[in-house]
Amino acid sequence: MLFGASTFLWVSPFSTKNADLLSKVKNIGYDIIEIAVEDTRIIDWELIRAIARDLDLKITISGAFGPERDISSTEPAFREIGKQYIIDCIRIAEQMGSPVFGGPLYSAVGKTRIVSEEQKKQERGWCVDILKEVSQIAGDCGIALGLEPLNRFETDMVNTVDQALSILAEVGSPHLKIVLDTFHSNIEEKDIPASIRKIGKDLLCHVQGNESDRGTPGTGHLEWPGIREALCDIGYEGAVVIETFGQPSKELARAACIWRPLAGSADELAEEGLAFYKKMLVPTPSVINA
Ligand code: LER
Repeated sequence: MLFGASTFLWVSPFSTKNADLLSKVKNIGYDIIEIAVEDTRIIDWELIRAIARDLDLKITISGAFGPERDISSTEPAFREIGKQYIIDCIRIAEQMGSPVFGGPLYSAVGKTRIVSEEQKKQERGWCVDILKEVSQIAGDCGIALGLEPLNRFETDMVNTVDQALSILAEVGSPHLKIVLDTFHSNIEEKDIPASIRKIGKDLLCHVQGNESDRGTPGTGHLEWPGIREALCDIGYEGAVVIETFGQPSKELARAACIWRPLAGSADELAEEGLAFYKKMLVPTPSVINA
């Protein structure tokens, strides 16, 4: 299991001028920096790749789906923007050596409405059709596309693992998998370990191990021992990444609703969060031999 920290802890949007974050994340002791792609144009990807290579730091790529990046939108232009954004990020993931590109692929973050069943069906249809297209592109690039359920206050489309699995079944691509963000799971899943087991090793491509309040992991009330046991039981070998927000995000601010600092500092959250991950999530010999 590899541990990572999202650029969202420190900055929004991440750009080339924030390249010093790579050495910071490496020096704290992480295996991975997760780059949240808000604006692909402000990042010199070859430079970032070279810095990461020199640091022996892995990169994962996560999405930021603002209002116009919406493959289920009633606006055809937004569906096209959303599709192209996903394709661009798949290619960035391939270039950066990221095994996954993940996020709430299916809709704009913050889109929560009461709409008719007929409109819901139409929006889901647009979403599934585009996910079929982009999942094949992800497969061609050797990337797993990770669909991330969000809590009900951030999306009206995919809140639960069951709903995510339903989308995966309808899309029918081996390249479309699930990203589990435990902050959202804490709101929407009745039993997070059971949900992890339900997803299973083949479909769980990435974990964002976030605390119940999105603060420092280990300081809230998430059922971390159960999460560890479930990840061990399914033989999860992917990454666990802290994704929280030290700065209001242009793309996601309204949805993420971060109105107060969640730790003394982003560095403190990253340092203490990693210490907790290493204590809690690294299987101890007793667990391994159990
Ligand atoms: C995106 O990964 C996410 O977790 C959302 O909560 C952002 O608003």
